[in-house]
Amino acid sequence: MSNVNRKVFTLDEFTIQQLRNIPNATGELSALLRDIGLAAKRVNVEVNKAGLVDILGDLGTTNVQGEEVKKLDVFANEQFMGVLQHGVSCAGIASEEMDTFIPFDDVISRESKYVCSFDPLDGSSNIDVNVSIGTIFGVYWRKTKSGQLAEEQDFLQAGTNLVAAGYIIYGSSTMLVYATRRGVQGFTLDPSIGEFTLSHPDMKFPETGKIYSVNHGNYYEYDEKVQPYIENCQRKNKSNGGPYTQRYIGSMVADLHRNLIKGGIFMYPGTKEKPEGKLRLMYECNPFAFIVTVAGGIAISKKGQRILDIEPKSLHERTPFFGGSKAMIEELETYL
Ligand code: AHM
Ligand code: MG
Repeated sequence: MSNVNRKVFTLDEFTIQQLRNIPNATGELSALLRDIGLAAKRVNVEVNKAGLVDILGDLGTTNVQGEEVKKLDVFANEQFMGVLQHGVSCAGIASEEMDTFIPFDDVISRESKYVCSFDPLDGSSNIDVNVSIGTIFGVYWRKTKSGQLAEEQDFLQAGTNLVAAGYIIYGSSTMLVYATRRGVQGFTLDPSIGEFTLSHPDMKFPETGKIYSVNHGNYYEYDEKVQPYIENCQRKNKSNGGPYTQRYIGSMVADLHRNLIKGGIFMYPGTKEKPEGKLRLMYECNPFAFIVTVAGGIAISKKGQRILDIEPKSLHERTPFFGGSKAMIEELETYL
């Protein structure tokens, strides 16, 4: 049979098709996901060029063509903010790149029912060594009434209120993965048609796995309860099938994406100096906790508290993060 007749869904087709299954759906979330897909394609083009042009230079410097050079994370932030501001579904955004949230002050945005949190380019220290990086996003229903300007309370919501969350991985291929309560869907960018195409429908975290991902260099700095668990990962252990394999890219999106496909646990524990660790609740941990949970895995903080239950107090707060296959997190919980 020729490929011509094979139905391959693009991101746009898929989100529109999903609307048919939801009575009273307005299509705003679909539109928002399509906007994010568009920005992701633009960022992808620049990420791919990063080795060629002097885009890694400092802000405000000029390249050989005399053009102003923007760092890729600044560029990515502008792209995501731009599409959402000009779209019809988002009342404002909070970004890891910006000190505070931005409400969109125009008639259509004020009427929109969603707000978004973003880490526009996570793992950006990996750009200059050609290692995968990513974008992470979360979508909340605003708390304030539509018609008003978005306020901080719209963003400071527990992850359990997320409507959708996702990531884009700029890797050996570029993928957009998003979760709603209905499931986790993965799309791979087909460069021949410039479209994200459904390649990983209904992704599930394997129940257990053999990969543990953590920055071992910090071992002696980690919380004392985490250290014995890491040692356990390195032991031959009949009950858990260990020793596990250690894999750590240092790019949360890439590490969690691999573990979502292969099964495993990803950890960024607190250290003696930084008990809350490095990762940000709003921009990194909540969206991933949502994705992991919808996929059947678990994401917890230091004392076993579910990440999604944390009530955020400030936009940029941090939390220790442990997420992955259910059986592996449950094993970790016996140590915490
Ligand atoms: P960033 O937001 O400054 O890019 O940092 C976040 C990244 C994560 O992607 C990754 O998991 C972590 O930093 C790695 O940190 P470390 O080098 O301390 O292991
Ligand atoms: Mg980040």
